Amino acid sequence: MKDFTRRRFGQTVAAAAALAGSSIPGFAFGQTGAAGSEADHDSGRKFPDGFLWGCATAAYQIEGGAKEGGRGPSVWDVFSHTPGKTHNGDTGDVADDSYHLYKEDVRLLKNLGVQTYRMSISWPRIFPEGKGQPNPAGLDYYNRVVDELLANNIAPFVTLFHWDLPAALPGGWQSRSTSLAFSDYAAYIARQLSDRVKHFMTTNEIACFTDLAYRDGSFAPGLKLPLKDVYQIRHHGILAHGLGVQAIRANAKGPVQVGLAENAQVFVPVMETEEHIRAAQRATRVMNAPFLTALMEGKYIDEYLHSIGSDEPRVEAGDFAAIASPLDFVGDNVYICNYVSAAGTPTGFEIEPWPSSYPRMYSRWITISPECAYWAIRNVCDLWHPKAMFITENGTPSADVLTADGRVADLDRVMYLRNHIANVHRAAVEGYPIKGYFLWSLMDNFEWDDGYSTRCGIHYVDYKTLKRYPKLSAEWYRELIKRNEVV
Ligand code: GBH
Repeated sequence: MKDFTRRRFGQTVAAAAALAGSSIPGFAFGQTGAAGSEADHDSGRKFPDGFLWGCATAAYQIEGGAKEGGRGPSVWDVFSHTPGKTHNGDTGDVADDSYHLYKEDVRLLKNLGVQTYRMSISWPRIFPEGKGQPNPAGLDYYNRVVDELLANNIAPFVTLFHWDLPAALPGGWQSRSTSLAFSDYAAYIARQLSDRVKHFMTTNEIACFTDLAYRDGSFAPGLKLPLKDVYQIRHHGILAHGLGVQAIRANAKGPVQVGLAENAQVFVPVMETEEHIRAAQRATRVMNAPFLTALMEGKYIDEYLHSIGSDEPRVEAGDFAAIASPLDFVGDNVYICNYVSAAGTPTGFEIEPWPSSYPRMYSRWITISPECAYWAIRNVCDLWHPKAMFITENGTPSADVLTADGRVADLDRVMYLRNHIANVHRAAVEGYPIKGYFLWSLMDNFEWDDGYSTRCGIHYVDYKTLKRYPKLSAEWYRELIKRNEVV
């Protein structure tokens, strides 16, 4: 299992904080000169009016109720119940029990003052067999959640697929028919919920449910297939997204906004000069070729086709027309980046290796580079000019300790969030169409292969009692939302 002590968190936390602080962009934009009273004082940190603040979660990570209300098993149920696959053998059987406690979760959201909540729907709750007859009890649950959110003035942003693939679908994403089944599921949800839900995301992080699940084997269903198969699986992933977009548009009861939640690899120029900025842009296009680049450009670019050679996936007529369906917004989950330099190589860029001393959060994989939040937006907008963007996830684990008086002073999480949001602010004031931000996560939850060993929430969950406690980061986020500015 994953060994927490291997993680090199902490050793350079002070250095990390200093570094993160020094990379806060200037807040000179929009300043109006001498400050008057506190109320009309322009800190230069204000977000545009109407900027949407939210929290994000995913069904399998929070719901529990795995066998209730007619839900069928997902590949994550099977995987997590297979010995040796998740930390400590943890499963999502109970998780945060949001299946029963959703009203309490909406109260947490209300208390934060968020305008939006990004949640996902469990496909096997709706179609226990993946396709065929829908399960009315499954839909009822989401009707209740959506109604509760709306009653509290919180707009649901719904992700249709956050990795909990119905286990009954033969071959999973190896089979093209899974993309078609996804399209039917998307159509059904659009018909049922679009009277109240106005924002839909098709898929979450295509690389995770394809590469990590079928190439690396670390995510369900845990296979390690040859690359030729993986390329085909990736194609089924982007095809599902595209067919899903079409199905939502064709079946929605009124105007809806459709996008997805990707985790495009982010590239930050080693310094902000023309040549390195261009290199970061090129890297963004080439390194995301199988996923976001394919969606935005409606093709596999030459660099990708060249790299996969004769293992090219089967693409049917019309696939790319679906895959490139126009989107109302591009959502991006942003946690990390790589630094790039301009280079005299054929690609024109070079990805810099991480020095072993580079600071990290309390995580194997989160290196601290808050400017990734700015470049995630800028690179995508400069390359492809989407109508709108959202940061659909951003957050970090922390070694949270609940004190006897019920407090969690998660200073490192606040440091991480403040610096990332400051970089989102930079993109907003520079005029990039960034419309909102979703913090990962509302509360601690089932962190996939890491089970419950990793806490990413701004509410602490006591997994024995299922009680939720706001951490310092929740208080901080609430204040930020109230003022619509970095605090
Ligand atoms: C997001 O993925 C997910 O959308 C969300 O469900 C999740 O809870 C959140 O991150 C926090 O982790 O084992 O060291 O090789 C982010 C992409 C892909 C990052 C898998 C961690 C494993 C790193 N994740 N990756 S490692």
